[in-house]
Amino acid sequence: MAYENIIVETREKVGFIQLNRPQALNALNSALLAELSAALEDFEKDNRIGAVVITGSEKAFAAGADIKEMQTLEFADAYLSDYFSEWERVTRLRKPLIAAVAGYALGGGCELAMMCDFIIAADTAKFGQPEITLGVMPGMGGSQRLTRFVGKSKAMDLCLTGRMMDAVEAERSGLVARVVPAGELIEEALKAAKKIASFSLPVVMMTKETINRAYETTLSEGLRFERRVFHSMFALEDQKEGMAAFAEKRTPHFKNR
Ligand code: CO8
Repeated sequence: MAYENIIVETREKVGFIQLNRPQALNALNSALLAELSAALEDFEKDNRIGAVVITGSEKAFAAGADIKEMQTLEFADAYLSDYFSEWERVTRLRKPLIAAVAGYALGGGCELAMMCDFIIAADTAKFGQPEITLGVMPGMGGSQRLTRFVGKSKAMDLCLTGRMMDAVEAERSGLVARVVPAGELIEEALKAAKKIASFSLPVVMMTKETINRAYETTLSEGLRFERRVFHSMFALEDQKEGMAAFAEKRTPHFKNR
């Protein structure tokens, strides 16, 4: 597929996607969503890929859903087409997905970053849910995911005032995993993704699935799920290889089996 709104590359075992609508600060429109879904689908199917990084530009990860596309939307069309539900495709990716965020991550841009497994932010990053200033509210998970990340008080503050928070505040409040100098953002995100991709893919995927369970279930059910998945890992050749390599003081060679 030829892409017009994103740039898609492979860096060793890492899939790399750059949002590419600079004229609109990477505003998220339907065409971009279709391309992003297709690229994620391809990386999911590609056995050589062990992790994916998604990024934007230096100025904007994404400045939100495309306001100009939404401007004339009517309720019936939004409801009947379940507008924005397609974005859930991002959360269905079974391989790890890292958001590398520089500049604005606003509205849908912040929500897209939160759909990823973790966020590495440049020190220039600015996060916010300014939908209230447009006469709407977050519609791609912001009221739910942001609240789980930063707690009720700060989620209310951000969604009700529409203010932005910088990278330091975002890290302090648990939205962001790490903050790095802007010039090192891509390098750091790729380094993390390559590290992840060097491990056993089924183990990586099961770890992601199990952590995500923590958001969907009770502690006792989550712990039971974790233990069952942990037990199942002893059926993998990679468990034998990983532990043998440790005992023999050598680097493991995982076969994703
Ligand atoms: N949508 C469309 N175009 C945009 C967007 C956007 N979200 N953001 C910026 N652009 C465009 C601008 O219109 C401008 O285009 P042009 O040059 O043709 O006028 C270009 O990008 C550059 O933007 P600015 O000139 O405004 O750049 P500045 O550096 O002056 O300002 C800002 C940068 C502060 C990021 C500013 O662009 C801004 O405030 N953008 C909008 C941010 C925003 O409100 N985002 C939330 C959007 S709504 C959303 O994401 C979810 C809605 C959920 C609804 C659910 C319904 C079911």
